[in-house]
Amino acid sequence: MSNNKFTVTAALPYANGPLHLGHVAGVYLPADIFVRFLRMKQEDVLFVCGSDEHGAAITLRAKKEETTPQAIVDKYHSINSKAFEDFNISFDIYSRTSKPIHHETAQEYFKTLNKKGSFIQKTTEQYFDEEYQQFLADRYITGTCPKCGHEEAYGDQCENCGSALSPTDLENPVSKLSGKTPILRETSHWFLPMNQHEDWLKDWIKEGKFEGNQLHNPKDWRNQVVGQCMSWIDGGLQPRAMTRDLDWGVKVPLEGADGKVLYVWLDAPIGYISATKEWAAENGKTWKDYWTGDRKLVHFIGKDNIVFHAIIFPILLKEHGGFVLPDNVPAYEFLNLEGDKFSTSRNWAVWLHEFIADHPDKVEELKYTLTAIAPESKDSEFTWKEFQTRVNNELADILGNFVNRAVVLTHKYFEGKVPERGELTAKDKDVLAQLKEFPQKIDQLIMQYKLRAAQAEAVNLARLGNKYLAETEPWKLAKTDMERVKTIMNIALQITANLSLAFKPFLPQKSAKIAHFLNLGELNWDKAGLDNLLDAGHAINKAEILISKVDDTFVEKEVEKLEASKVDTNSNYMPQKETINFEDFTKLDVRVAEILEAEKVKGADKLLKLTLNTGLDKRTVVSGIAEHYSAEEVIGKKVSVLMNLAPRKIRGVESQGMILMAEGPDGQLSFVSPERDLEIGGEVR
Ligand code: B3M
Ligand code: ZN
Repeated sequence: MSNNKFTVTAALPYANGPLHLGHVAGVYLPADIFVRFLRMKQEDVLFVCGSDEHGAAITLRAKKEETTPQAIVDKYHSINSKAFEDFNISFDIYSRTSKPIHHETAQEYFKTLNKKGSFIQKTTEQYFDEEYQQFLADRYITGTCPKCGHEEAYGDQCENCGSALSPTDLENPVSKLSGKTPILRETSHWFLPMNQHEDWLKDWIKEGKFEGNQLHNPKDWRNQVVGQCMSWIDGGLQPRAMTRDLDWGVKVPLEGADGKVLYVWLDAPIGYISATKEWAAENGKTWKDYWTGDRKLVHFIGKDNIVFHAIIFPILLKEHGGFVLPDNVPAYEFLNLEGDKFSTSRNWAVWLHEFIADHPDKVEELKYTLTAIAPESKDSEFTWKEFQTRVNNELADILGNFVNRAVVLTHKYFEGKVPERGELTAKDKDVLAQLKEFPQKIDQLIMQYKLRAAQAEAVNLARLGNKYLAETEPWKLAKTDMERVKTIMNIALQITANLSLAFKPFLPQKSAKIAHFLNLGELNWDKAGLDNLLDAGHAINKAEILISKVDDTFVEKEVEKLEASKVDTNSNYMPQKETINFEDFTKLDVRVAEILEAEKVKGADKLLKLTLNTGLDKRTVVSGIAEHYSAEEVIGKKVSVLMNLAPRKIRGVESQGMILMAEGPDGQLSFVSPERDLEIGGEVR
């Protein structure tokens, strides 16, 4: 065990949708492999993650699903935390940024920096949506990226080229709320003067130096990370607003800051710290130990998060003082799917929770494939054919086949007991020498975040075993020279025991299964490479199936499913939503009601305020139908109203329910009303 201490973070997934394989391959699985390996080396390591629950990604989803941000984050925090658990991602804590401990931590952090003068408060012109009466930042506004011409760049970042942007940088800006061109209006915010940090950032990123100390070796960082950071710094860092005019998020903890929240990329990385605090409190530890001193901080992220983890958060850490800076930021490129980008909006994705539900017995076959094709230095591609090839031709035919032969032959010739090893031949010595070398190769590759190559080395160990058996042919020798067979099978079993170790970071469940076949206890990395892990006479268990192969039908069905669920964004029809059960439907209380009064909502083109007689009561409902119906023409209409929808304040009016409307593919709107003249209060079921 070295005296290295690590805090490993994985990017907090937005709780605005489920996780797909691209997220897993490019952040969570590699982080888990790295942490598992450190634990095998008995290093001091903490692994933190959690749901990122603020920002426009959440509120826009809530608007789209006509619900509240809290309902969105509750739904997807639960789906994603369960998916991580079922996929055996071994976080020490998976928290969430809507927790009070995070709000308190982020507010404390902001006040500390504000007191130190880290921010500059200034009034600037920001884009404003007149119809929605809302300032537009981040994902509330899109436009053409000035750097690469991508037409769907966000107000804070271009996901295409990764550039950090401000809304006023965008060409042809459009509001994601009204779809209209926004106006400029003054507002004041607290800016982080990133331009003042260029010099020290350059030294730190390029040389690994900070305040005269050599903190890390920049050669250990991925080229694309250093390259992207240096191009931003050389392009001139701009002051960046660290607060927003929004009501969902961590409130700015200052007088006169009503209606303002922390920018989500200020609050989210602090989520790593608040999760550490939460974990430390639950485990009787001192949270600062994990963010100070000789701790190595490692951020696993996707490449679109580089500027936030290698430039903005380090500035915030430095400004706070006392905290370590990241020792490495292994950023992954993007994984594509069957010839196209993963896309939530087009439903072009393999959702992690769905894969696990459909194929609970193939979780580690998927882990193996995603690591084998991980986008470490360039974008890569997942196809179901590739999945089948990797599982069948590598996992099953190389690893599964060797382990099975070693165990089966030991039962066949030696009643399941490890035979004595006799005189070694030159071939035996060569194999044992190669066995001895593999731990150092895998260790070096993993500590350089080259996990694809590291896993391939583990497969090479299985290849070594297969080659050894193929060349010594114990099944032939058994007729004439059983003493020789004893030596061969003893060596084959030692290799098998080492395979349990070699695959433990990548496929922990398969590793445990191999150990079970050998009736072997828990081993750590210090035992890797040894050729005496199993004593002669040690009784082993029977082998079972280690890898279940993937047949052509599996591939065909998955490709069909993908094609069938794909939303053609040019098509008129929205995809069917997630399947619900009858109990879910019975929770909806829909009644026939009559519209008694109607009036336009001030300052909102789309909204009518309606007074309904529901039979049960008279109530107010705000409905987005003003562009399709005048107030006059709806009075007296019988409509269907969802009664038990949680009341919501819409433009200052409390809406108690929702009128059911049908919207045609051409955007035409109609009430969903009973075709017979039913009594008021009639139940829809
Ligand atoms: N929620 C992930 C994303 O940009 C973002 C990561 C936060 S890590 C502090 O999709
Ligand atoms: Zn761009």
